Amino acid sequence: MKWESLYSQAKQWVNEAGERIRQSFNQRLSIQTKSNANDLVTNIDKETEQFFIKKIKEAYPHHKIMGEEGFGDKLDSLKGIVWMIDPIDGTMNFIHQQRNFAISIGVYEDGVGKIGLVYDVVHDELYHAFSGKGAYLNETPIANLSETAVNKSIIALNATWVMKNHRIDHNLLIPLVRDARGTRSYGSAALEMVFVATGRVDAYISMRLSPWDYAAGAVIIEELGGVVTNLRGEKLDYLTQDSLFVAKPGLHQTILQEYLKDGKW
Ligand code: 2AM
Ligand code: CA
Ligand code: CA
Ligand code: CA
Repeated sequence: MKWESLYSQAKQWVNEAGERIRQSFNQRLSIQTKSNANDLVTNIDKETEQFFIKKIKEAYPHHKIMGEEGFGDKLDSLKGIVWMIDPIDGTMNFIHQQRNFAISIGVYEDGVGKIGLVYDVVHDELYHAFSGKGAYLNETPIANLSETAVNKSIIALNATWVMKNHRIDHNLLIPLVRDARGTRSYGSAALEMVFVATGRVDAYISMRLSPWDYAAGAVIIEELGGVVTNLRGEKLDYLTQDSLFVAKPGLHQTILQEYLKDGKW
């Protein structure tokens, strides 16, 4: 496996797909709903996923592909090389704002993250990492993450998770929201993860995401010394949905022990 050429090829495809998405801004979108009225998908999400699948199948016919919009393979194992693709992460932002969304692609070998690409299409900012070779924002290396105290940290999370809801006891996150310096909510898991990677926020919490949401971000954060787990502090399996808790080193342990350990996540 020539990882270096796969890495540069994948970056090239992401740039091409981003250019197509930027060109789509002056076309009319076709919008459909998925699991509920606020769970949206557009023709551009679908076309972008199909674009990547065609490229990957041509160049690497033996690789497997997991894609949010369902054009990839149905996987029950992560053996071999698996591409985890979210063609547009932050579709609601894409539709309403034409910004704050990203293309997210993780490439894993036997379940281990090798390459992570998160492309902020509108800002033309590609966050990328090749495991063991550093993480970059475009051509600039990203510095390793350092420790931060809870009262000096900004935590990214969705306001829904602090409201009464059927999935969790919402009261459990209130002390953390109270003690943190601030909270932010951007609406794209992939971007929120690379914001942890670049120190714009210090941690990110989500109650339920899928492997394509965090596969790329996890490679980038771990490359910089950050910690990626579910809310119980366990490793993710990259095959099923899970909660997500990513944070700087030290801060991850502190929040887990002092705020999250009693939750039934
Ligand atoms: P998406 O835009 O690719 O669907 C929004 O807070 C974040 O949660 C986005 O990264 C969004 O990804 C993700 N997400 C995962 N499952 C979702 C769902 N059922 N409805 C809306 N957003 C979802
Ligand atoms: Ca979606
Ligand atoms: Ca997503
Ligand atoms: Ca998506």
